Amino acid sequence: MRLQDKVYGFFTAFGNRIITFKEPMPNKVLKGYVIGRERVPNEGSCRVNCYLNPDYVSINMGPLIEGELTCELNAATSGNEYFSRLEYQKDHTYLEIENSCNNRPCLNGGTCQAGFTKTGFRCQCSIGSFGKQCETIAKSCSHLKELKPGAESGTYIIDPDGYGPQLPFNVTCNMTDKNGVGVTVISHDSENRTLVDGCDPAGCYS
Ligand SMILES: [Ca+2]
Repeated sequence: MRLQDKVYGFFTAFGNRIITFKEPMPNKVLKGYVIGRERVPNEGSCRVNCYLNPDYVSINMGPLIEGELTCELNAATSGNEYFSRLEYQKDHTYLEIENSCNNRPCLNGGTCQAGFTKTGFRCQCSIGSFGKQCETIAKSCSHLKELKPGAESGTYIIDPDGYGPQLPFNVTCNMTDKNGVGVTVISHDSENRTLVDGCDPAGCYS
């Protein structure tokens, strides 16, 4: 599979987001997922606010009072045909976008954002995981340095046996040692730090 460095970082530009709103649902709101709240002059402004933040996927709108309405921005959508989280609230309106994150495509703790790329989502991968769906985890710090040459020293998740049964775990990588090749400092289950270097290919210190 192809590795994409670009999923590694965070983006601040929203221009490439494409979202599609479904039909508004009167007298409904989604509770418990509000991560933003604004007073806006109309429904259109609330939709724009939803578009501008890649973590917003639905909105609750209050009634228009004296030229303003409350626009609540949610980090989730209502569920599916079998399950709905919506609650009745008179004079409010619920509106959600087509949410390609509903089936949780991002692996290894990655965060899904709806409205990006041809697939309708993109993943913000946890540090140390890579790929369109964060499906790849480096096998060692040196492997990570190969995948991400600019990686700095810090805590990363690695999976020495790849798809083997051992679960990924966090390690401290010292990226400045060994001419920047990447040195794995194992910091779990051990009081003293253990330096493991030259550990490539995978599994050499299991
Ligand atoms: Ca594994």
